[in-house]
Amino acid sequence: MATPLEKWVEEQAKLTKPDKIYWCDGSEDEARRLIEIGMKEEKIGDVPIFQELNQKSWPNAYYHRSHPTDVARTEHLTYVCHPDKEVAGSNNNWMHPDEAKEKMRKLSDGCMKGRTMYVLPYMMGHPDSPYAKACIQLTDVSYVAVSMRIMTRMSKEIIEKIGTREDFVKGLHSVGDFDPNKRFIMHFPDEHLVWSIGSGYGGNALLGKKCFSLRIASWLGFQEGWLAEHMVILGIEDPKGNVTYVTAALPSACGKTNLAMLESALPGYKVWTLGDDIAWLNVGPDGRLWAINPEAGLFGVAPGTSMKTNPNMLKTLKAANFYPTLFTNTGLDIDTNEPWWEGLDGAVPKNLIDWQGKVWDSSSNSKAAHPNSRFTVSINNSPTLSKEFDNPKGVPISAIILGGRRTQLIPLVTESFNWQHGVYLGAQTGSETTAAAAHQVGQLRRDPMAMLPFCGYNMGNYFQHWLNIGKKLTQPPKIFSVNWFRVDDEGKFIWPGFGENIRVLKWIVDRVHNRVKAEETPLGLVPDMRDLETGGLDISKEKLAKLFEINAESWKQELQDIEKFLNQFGNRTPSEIWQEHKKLSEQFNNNGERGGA
Ligand code: OXD
Ligand code: MN
Repeated sequence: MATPLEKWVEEQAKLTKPDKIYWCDGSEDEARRLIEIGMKEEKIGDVPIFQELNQKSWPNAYYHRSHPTDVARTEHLTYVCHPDKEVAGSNNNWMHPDEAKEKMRKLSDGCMKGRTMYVLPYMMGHPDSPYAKACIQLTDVSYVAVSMRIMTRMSKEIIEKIGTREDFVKGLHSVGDFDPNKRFIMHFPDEHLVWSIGSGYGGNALLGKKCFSLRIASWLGFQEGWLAEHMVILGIEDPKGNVTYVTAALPSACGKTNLAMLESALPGYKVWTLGDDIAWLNVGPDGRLWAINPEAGLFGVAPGTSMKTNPNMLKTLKAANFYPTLFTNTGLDIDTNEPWWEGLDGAVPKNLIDWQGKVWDSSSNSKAAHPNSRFTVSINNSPTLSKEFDNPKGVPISAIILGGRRTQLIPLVTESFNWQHGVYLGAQTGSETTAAAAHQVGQLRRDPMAMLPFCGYNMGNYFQHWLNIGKKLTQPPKIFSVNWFRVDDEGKFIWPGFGENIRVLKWIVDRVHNRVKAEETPLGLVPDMRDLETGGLDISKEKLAKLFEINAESWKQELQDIEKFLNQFGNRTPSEIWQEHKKLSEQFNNNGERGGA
């Protein structure tokens, strides 16, 4: 008798009508076969799905060029389809599940004709972890199948693990005809189902990533008492060899990957990588918060990645491994057959083709690599991989770092007064937008906990959920806000960032272990400058002060904007969040009882 899984695959095949169905086993041989297929058989227009890169300098690396309209997440085409619109909240596009299914059935009818349907069995999280989830994705393009093998733990054992269960996570994906007018990413949270058509781009097509591990998982976490977060996980080793684990939420393309693999500028300190994008956080029996990374790969932004900004990433990309490494929409050096992007070390190659396959004119203003061009690489390649990465229990978290990209207003680092205040700091976070999603770059938008595009339910309830989790923690992590992006009067970044961010991490670790005191400001606790290790940095005292400047007039305006945002969720915004908001507003209106402004 067919299992529920087999039946589901059969039903989807009846609708999408592929020529063939291929059940993947996640093996190395199979990945090679899929790459061969992508090089020889599958194409986007005339362009093969994969092109082999220079195997000497970039071992096991392949190049992929996407459809030119398909280069980033499309938030306006992404829907949460819960029967109750209020559950999705104003932070999500909403469609009734019946209407969404009807629409998707029409678009999907015969969409895999002439193609192969790949059945991908994968696990988000280590298979032995009590927090892991068994999933199946169907897709009709080798690029997605190979990417999923890098990004997740894919193997045929997952099929046995699912056995006769019906509650496995389901993803149905087809690139359709790449028509942006027929592109939708639909989430059905109660069915653990994601249905995506028309795009091959990572966040729209690798359904285990943003779609399941954030949007649907956040909803599961809300119901089951845990958190699915847009966070890196890292271990910070101090000179005595003690490792403190922290998570950090930063919006897309704000340096999470660099932070996760940071090469410390301070002697004796070392960062160990556990994840660069997603953390699932559970309250442990010991009352601490435990984190696992459900993913197994890194899907990072290429431009700006160099030996200076992220040497460990370049080592990761060049490490030979039985997982292939993919480059998507970078430039291509025709003479050497190597990928290239703006910001990579060395001279600009003479003969480049750009991400659209055209000869690149270096005197033009256009970029050779798309600003959101990406690499996809196994986390196992990373020289900084933590030995705890495969620990099914995860790691205990001592600090949560929340940040955004703000050229003004937000101090370099602030510690919250307590959990509730920390949740407020996260809830009001704003960030200037980047190229990771298809919208205007550089606009300020509120992006609470970097989750605005990924919270699969009403954000007001999400804030409440954070507050509730705090009540369950007997040893809660401290919560910090960071901002690496403040600029001076000439518009230049003041803080050097990258490897120098260890200086901020060191202060955070010192605070976690009560090694240093802090100073109170209306926004929270900031370092006594003697405790922030700045030796060897080329920053004047004035500029350093500017990094922590709190301008009451600007804050009065900011508070109005925050209020508008929080009001959007009506009475779902918890009273505790309003309490904190009121306290802060009073500080500025009464000229700062907590001092500092
Ligand atoms: C990502 C993103 O790809 O946040 O991680 O857009
Ligand atoms: Mn991300």
